[in-house]
Amino acid sequence: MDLYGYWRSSASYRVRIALAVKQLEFNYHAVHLLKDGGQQHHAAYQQLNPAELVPTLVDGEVTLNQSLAIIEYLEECYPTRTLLPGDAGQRAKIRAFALDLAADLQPLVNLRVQQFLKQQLKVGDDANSRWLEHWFKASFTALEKRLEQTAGDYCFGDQVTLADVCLVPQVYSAERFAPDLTPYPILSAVYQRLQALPEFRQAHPSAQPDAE
Ligand SMILES: N[C@@H](CCC(=O)N[C@@H](CS)C(=O)NCC(=O)O)C(=O)O
Repeated sequence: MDLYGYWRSSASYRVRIALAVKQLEFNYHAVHLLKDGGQQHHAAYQQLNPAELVPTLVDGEVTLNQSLAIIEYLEECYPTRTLLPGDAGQRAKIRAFALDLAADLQPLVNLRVQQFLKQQLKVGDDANSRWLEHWFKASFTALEKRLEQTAGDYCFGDQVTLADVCLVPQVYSAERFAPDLTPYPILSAVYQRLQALPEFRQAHPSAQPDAE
């Protein structure tokens, strides 16, 4: 299996965690999102992923984009150490939590959105920081309320799930832009516990070969 990603990309980080939880080996190909005008825009990478975003997973004949589709693919091919435990209702709740982060929050704070705000709309650094802070706050406030109902050691009880796989990269990303996590004590405690797990340490941005 081959994973194309970037050390600090939250979507790549999700896939790395899932691969680590499932103990799957892969070749890592770094795609630098800033160097050379952004290597995600280069023709060779565009062939793999016309969306010009990371990650992309290649498994034999299967080339996939979208981190959640990739993780669901891994889940179907390698169901041991499942990230979607429980009955249909529980699994749907876990997916919904994951989508709160991956579909509703991450696109608002993604690099290309910040680049468009700054370069095309001439938004200054202060206003850009307010933008990021606003969306992280809105998302984490809602997630903290959800966690009051669902959390144990991790987001859903005491087993690592897809919700945790999505939570950690987004909190890591928030720490760069809006680092005060005190209003979210459950989220913060779950994040700390997850960060200590070997699978999460292995997938951490700082442990990647392209980390700067
Ligand atoms: N929904 C996609 C999001 C992919 C995405 O936004 N990737 C970011 C890094 S986290 C990216 O490649 N950004 C490059 C850019 O904005 O030009 C997924 O989950 O895979």
